[in-house]
Amino acid sequence: MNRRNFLITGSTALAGIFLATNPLRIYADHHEHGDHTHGYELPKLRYAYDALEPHIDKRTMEIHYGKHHQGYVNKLNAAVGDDHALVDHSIEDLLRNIEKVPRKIRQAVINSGGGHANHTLFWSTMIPSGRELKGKVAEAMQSSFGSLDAAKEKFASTAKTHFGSGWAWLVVDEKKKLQIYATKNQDSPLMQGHTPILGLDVWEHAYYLKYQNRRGDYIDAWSNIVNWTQVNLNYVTATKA
Ligand code: MN3
Repeated sequence: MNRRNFLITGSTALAGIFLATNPLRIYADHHEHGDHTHGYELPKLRYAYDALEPHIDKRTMEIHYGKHHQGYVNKLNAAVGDDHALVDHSIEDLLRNIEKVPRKIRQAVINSGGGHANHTLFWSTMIPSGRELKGKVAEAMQSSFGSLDAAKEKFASTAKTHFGSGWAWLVVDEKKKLQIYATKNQDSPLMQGHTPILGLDVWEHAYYLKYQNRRGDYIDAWSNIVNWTQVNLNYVTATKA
């Protein structure tokens, strides 16, 4: 079998094995199902670059969103090319079925596709001045971690103590239970069957311009701009699916 045939055969098989539909809406705003022309796209920001000041500065937002995230989208599109068996699926589907992505481009999808999904969630779970933590996700956090303060503290310490580049996550696992943990690089919880409902980027590019080596200060500041209304919506969606 020559290489071209292998790729076509592999992709056709992939299309049949993938989840038929994407039940979640967390990532749905950046990829139109069945759109054959655009590939993956940078999602629109719901606020201005300077709207998260003073916690996250305008320049960091410009570079982080406009350069870093755009870079992940560009590299993801370059990796999947015009292979409709791949690009017709949401990035969530690709990551949930990562072992079925052709080996040749799998690591590129993990890195750049993960980067795309992770940042898409990140932007959507921040909002100027933050939102109150309440609702179903608050109830679940209380029962899973003892109290809301204990849950927040576990999340913050997970983010602060993660070594090197990566993310801290609040996820809904395969048993619909909450977990808090970190992943390295752009590895997505979706690859282990978990649904991230809140993520915090602890790569230096997320904070270095304003905070330099003070990751802890960045994490404490970020806690003021969490959109818990969106996180609650993500929780409700993930536990229904
Ligand atoms: Mn980043």
